[in-house]
Amino acid sequence: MRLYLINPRNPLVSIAKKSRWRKYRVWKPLGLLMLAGLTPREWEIKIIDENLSVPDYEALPRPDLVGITAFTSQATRAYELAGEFRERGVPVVMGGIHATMCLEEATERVDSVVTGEAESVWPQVLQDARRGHLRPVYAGEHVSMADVPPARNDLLTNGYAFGSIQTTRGCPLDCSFCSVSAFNGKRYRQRPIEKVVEEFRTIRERLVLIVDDNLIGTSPGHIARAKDLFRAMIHAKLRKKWICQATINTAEDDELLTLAAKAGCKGVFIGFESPTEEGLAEVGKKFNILKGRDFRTSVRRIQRHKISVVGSFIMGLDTDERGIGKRIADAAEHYGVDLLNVLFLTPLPGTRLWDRMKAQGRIAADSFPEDWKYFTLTFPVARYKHLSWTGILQEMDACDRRFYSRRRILYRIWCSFWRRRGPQCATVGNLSFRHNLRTYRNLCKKVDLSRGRALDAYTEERASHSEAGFTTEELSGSPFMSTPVASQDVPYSCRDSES
Ligand code: B12
Ligand code: SF4
Repeated sequence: MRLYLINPRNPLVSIAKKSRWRKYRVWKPLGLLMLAGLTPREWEIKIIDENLSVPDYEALPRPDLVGITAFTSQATRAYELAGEFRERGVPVVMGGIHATMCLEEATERVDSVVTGEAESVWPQVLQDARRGHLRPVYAGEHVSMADVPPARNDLLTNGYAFGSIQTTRGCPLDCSFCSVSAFNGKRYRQRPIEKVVEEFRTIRERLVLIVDDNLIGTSPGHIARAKDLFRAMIHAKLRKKWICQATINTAEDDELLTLAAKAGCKGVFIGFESPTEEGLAEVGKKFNILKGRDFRTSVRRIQRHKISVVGSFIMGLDTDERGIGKRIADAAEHYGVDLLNVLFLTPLPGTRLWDRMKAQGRIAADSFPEDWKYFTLTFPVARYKHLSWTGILQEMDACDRRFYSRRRILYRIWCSFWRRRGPQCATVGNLSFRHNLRTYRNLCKKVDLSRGRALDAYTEERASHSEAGFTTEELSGSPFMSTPVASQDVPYSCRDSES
């Protein structure tokens, strides 16, 4: 029996990848590697990552089953692929976050959908596929982390700068824009340390991304476990350099930072989300709201351990007004982060933000599934309260030009050299982030702005009538409320996206 597991490309992201920074932007589809780990050996497995290259599927041997994963931004392509395989009579199973959050949409386009975590149901899916009786839906449950199989790292060995591994699932913080708590649950589940160390040994790459949404967790118990994990990694002499995601409380424990650095931690990605207290309250990021937090001191504490800090912010919150681009760049500079990642506020299905924006009629790119490809967080797909479509693009531009100006990049590289925090990483990171931001900005210019421009005119007109911003009633007369059907009506039609 032959199984293809496919990670679909996003055509818009693929354009951006034709550059020398590409290998730092292509990350392994760990979900598929884990699925492969759950698959009995009698199945011949091929993992296809379309982010590396799109094969000529017709020329490949016909599979007996195709499994497709997808974040929301990959859904458009996922359905296209599913259609092609189904036309050839090959059954298609889809899993991952998008199919889980948009179950009805997915079930109409594939033979079978696995919702949630696959560990509890995948063996059954394979058995049913063998018998030719796939059920339309298999509901996966939150599993014990002891039951997570080792990822089949032997199946994807070339083309990536980073290996990946997962040590925890779930997040109790449940921020309004994020789908992690909805998908993996609010309970923080930790994988047995010996299993993590064992899997680390199977990763060939020297650089590793620990994909956990929060590697250290939020309670003293979580942090104690993180310390034990780092001790075990040091003891096992893994000699990997790794990066991770965590909350700002990482900075509060010096022993934790010492151990992390010794275990190979080189960088931590922290969501600051907003430079204002009102913005933080809006997204509900409880940890950042704690009174008396001094982000600048926290960042310095982490960097003292030669760990770089990537700061992430969201633009387009209801509290964001003109000037937010400069404000974010200045805040990031004040905190002293090594790299800045700014994304447009994007309502992702399954989040509280989605429910709110949908109810208020504020999802602008809403011709689904075609428009899912714009849900990369690098396109403004919603209607923002105080910022018009072109206005928010200008703010992103201002932010990028300020933080990633040549002078500031040179200064940060010099600092990392002076503080012995990896000037090579600072150089590659700054140039890569700058390149990404500029590529996406240019991509936005290639997109047909006509609807956006018309929307601007509409918002301006509305703004002159109402100080309160959008309400459903106000928008109900908008020419953008109805779902467009003709292709020229699609909110942003990307002209050169496939070239
Ligand atoms: C690592 C990561 C990345 C990597 C990508 C790695 C990769 N190729 O998979 C990078 C950095 C490139 C990335 C990019 C983006 N990401 Co990201 N990412 C993650 C992160 C932190 C971990 C993913 C992971 O490896 N999880 C571990 C595996 C084991 O879990 P899993 O993939 O869910 O798989 C399990 C199940 O879903 C299921 N399953 C999955 N696929 C399939 C397929 C089949 C057939 C079956 C049966 C089952 C199944 O089985 C697996 C085992 O239980 C998640 C958060 C999270 N907790 O998942 C966010 C997350 C997936 N990303 C998110 C987002 C928004 C993005 C971006 C759009 C924006 C951004 N800049 O961050 C871009 C997308 C770029 C694009 N190509 O379009 C959102 C997605 C929400 C959504 N509805 O789409 C998440 C959930 C984070 C969040 N805060 O909400 N991301
Ligand atoms: S943004 Fe981070 S802290 Fe907030 S719910 Fe998502 S994973 Fe948790």
